Amino acid sequence: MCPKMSLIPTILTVLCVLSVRASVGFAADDPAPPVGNFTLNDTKGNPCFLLSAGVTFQVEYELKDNTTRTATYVLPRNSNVSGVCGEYEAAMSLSFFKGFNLTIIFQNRNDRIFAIASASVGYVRDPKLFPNAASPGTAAIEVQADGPTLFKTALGKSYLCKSLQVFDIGSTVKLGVVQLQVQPFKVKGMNFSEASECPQDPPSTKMPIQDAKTIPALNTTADTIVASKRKENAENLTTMN
Ligand SMILES: *[C@@H]1O[C@H](CO)[C@@H](O)[C@H](O)[C@H]1NC(C)=O
Ligand SMILES: *[C@@H]1O[C@H](CO)[C@@H](O)[C@H](O)[C@H]1NC(C)=O
Ligand SMILES: *[C@@H]1O[C@H](CO)[C@@H](O)[C@H](O)[C@H]1NC(C)=O
Ligand SMILES: *[C@@H]1O[C@H](CO)[C@@H](O)[C@H](O)[C@H]1NC(C)=O
Ligand SMILES: *[C@@H]1O[C@H](CO)[C@@H](O)[C@H](O)[C@H]1NC(C)=O
Ligand SMILES: *[C@@H]1O[C@H](CO)[C@@H](O)[C@H](O)[C@H]1NC(C)=O
Ligand SMILES: *[C@@H]1O[C@H](CO)[C@@H](O)[C@H](O)[C@H]1NC(C)=O
Ligand SMILES: CC(=O)N[C@H]1CO[C@H](CO)[C@@H](O)[C@@H]1O
Repeated sequence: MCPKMSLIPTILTVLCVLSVRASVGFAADDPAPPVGNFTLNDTKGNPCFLLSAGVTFQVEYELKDNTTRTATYVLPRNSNVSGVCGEYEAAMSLSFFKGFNLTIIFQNRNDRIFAIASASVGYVRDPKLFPNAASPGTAAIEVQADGPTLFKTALGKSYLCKSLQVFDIGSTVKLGVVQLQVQPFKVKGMNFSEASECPQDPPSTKMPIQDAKTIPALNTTADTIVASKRKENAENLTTMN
C-alpha cells in the first residue's frame, strides 16, 4: 500500500516509497530541484546525447559518534558535461563542485530500444555538505548496475517522465529525479525527438505545458522505481583518500 502523500509545486506528484529504507526518503514538501538542460556533442560538434532533469542527491554518511546522517544537495544547472556517444553505448557525466559527479550509461539493444545500463555517483565528504563526517574530505563512488530495466524506450524517441522517481545508487545514495527527458541515441539537432512518456505521469500532464500555473492539481499515484542491488554494491563501493 502506498501512503498518501502530498504535492510538489508545479509538478504535483505522489511519492510512494517502496524502498526498504523508506525512512530515508524524499519529503513531499522538499523544494523542487532546478531543472538543467545538458547536451553532449559528438566529435563534429553536433548534439548526440540530450538530457534534461532536476536531480536531488541524498547521501548517507557516518558521523564521528557512529550514527548516520543524510547529506542533501542538488545537481547544478551549470554542471560540466562530458561523455561518449556510441552507436550501441552512450555515457554522459555531469561534474560539479570538486569531486562530485553523476554518470549514466545507456545501451542500444538490437537497434530497437534503448535502456539505462548503469549509473554512478561520485562525491566527496566535504564538511560544508557533510558536517561532522567521521572521515571528512574522503571521496566515494557508488555504482548501480544490472538493476531492473529502466527507461526502456524505442530507439529514435526520447524518454520523458515529469513525475518524481527515486533511485538507489549503491548503498549510500538516493537520487530523486523530476522533469526527466533523455535521448542518448539518434539525436537530430538541439531538440528531443518524439517522447515516450512514463506511466507514472498522469494523463492530463501529457500535454505541452504553456503556463506552469495552469497545471491542474492532481491526486495520483506514481510508483517509485527502486533499482537496488545493495548487497552486491556494498562490495563495489570504492572509497579513496
Ligand atoms: C531547458 O530547455 C527547455 C525546453 O527547451 C526550456 O524551456 C528551458 O528554459 C531550458 N532551461 C534552461 C535552464 O535553459
Ligand atoms: C554543443 O554544441 C552546441 C551547439 O551545437 C553548443 O551550444 C554547446 O555548448 C555544446 N556543448 C558542449 C558541452 O560543448
Ligand atoms: C564507534 O565504533 C567504533 C568501532 O565499532 C568504536 O571503536 C568506537 O568506540 C565507537 N565510537 C563511539 C563514539 O561510539
Ligand atoms: C565547470 O568547470 C568550470 C571550469 O573548470 C568551473 O569553473 C565550474 O565551476 C564548473 N561547474 C560546476 C558546476 O562546478
Ligand atoms: C566522480 O567523482 C569521484 C569521486 O570524487 C571521482 O573519483 C571520479 O573520478 C569522478 N568521475 C568522473 C567521471 O568525473
Ligand atoms: C527546437 O525547439 C525550439 C523551441 O523549443 C524551436 O523554436 C525550434 O524551431 C526547434 N528546432 C527544430 C529544428 O525543430
Ligand atoms: C487530493 O486528495 C485529498 C485527500 O484525499 C483531498 O482533500 C484533496 O481535495 C484532493 N485534491 C484534489 C485537487 O483533488
Ligand atoms: C559483487 C559485484 O557486483 N561485483 C561487481 C563489481 O563491479 C565489477 C565491474 O563493474 C563487476 O564485474 C563485479 O561483478
